[in-house]
Amino acid sequence: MLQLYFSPMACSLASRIALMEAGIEARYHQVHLWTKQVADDSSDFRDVSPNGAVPVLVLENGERLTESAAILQYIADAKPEAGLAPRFGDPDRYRLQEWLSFTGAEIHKAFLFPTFWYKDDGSLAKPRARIAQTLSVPSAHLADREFLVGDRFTVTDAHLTWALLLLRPAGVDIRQWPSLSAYLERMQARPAVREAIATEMALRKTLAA
Ligand SMILES: N[C@@H](CCC(=O)N[C@@H](CS)C(=O)NCC(=O)O)C(=O)O
Repeated sequence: MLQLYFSPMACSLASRIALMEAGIEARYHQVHLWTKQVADDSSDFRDVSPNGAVPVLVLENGERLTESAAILQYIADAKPEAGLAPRFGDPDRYRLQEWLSFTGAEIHKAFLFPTFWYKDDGSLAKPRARIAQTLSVPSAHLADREFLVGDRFTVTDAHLTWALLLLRPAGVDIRQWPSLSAYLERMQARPAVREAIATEMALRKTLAA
């Protein structure tokens, strides 16, 4: 069985959404990102992931896969009939990779990561100034499309959904981009997405209690 190391509402949420959309059963191990402890047994998460970052997917053969872009495509390819990624050879596969990179680099690492992980000593001014320009790209793309790639939900939608959810606590109101807020509403109406978010929000509350 696949195993996912995650932290509630971190970027690993996209992998949980993908697993649930694919109907793949998995074991989930919660990680405390500040202490780097695995909740199951208080072991050191750095033994699993030298970078100390979720998500990590443990494959059936025990190998570990890191990086959301790789994990999401692995999950999609594990259940091709779910249609969560265009097949290799289809030009849309590159579109999928394009959006996975965009969300991971331009929204997550350039903005969300420093906002949540670094003290604001003035260094966040530049990422803050840039985020509107960044978001205008998916906003324009989604103006007349239901999904990022093709005409169905793919794993890159799971990724962007997570990023959009985190923008509000990061102080960005996505209602400035009506196509993005409509997209997020549509994605959140999907049963698997709703359930994945509800599960992680409940765990987050337990963590805060
Ligand atoms: N490039 C990685 C980034 C992973 C990442 O930054 N994960 C965050 C949570 S959203 C994390 O675990 N941070 C803890 C740390 O960096 O110490 C990916 O896309 O999977």
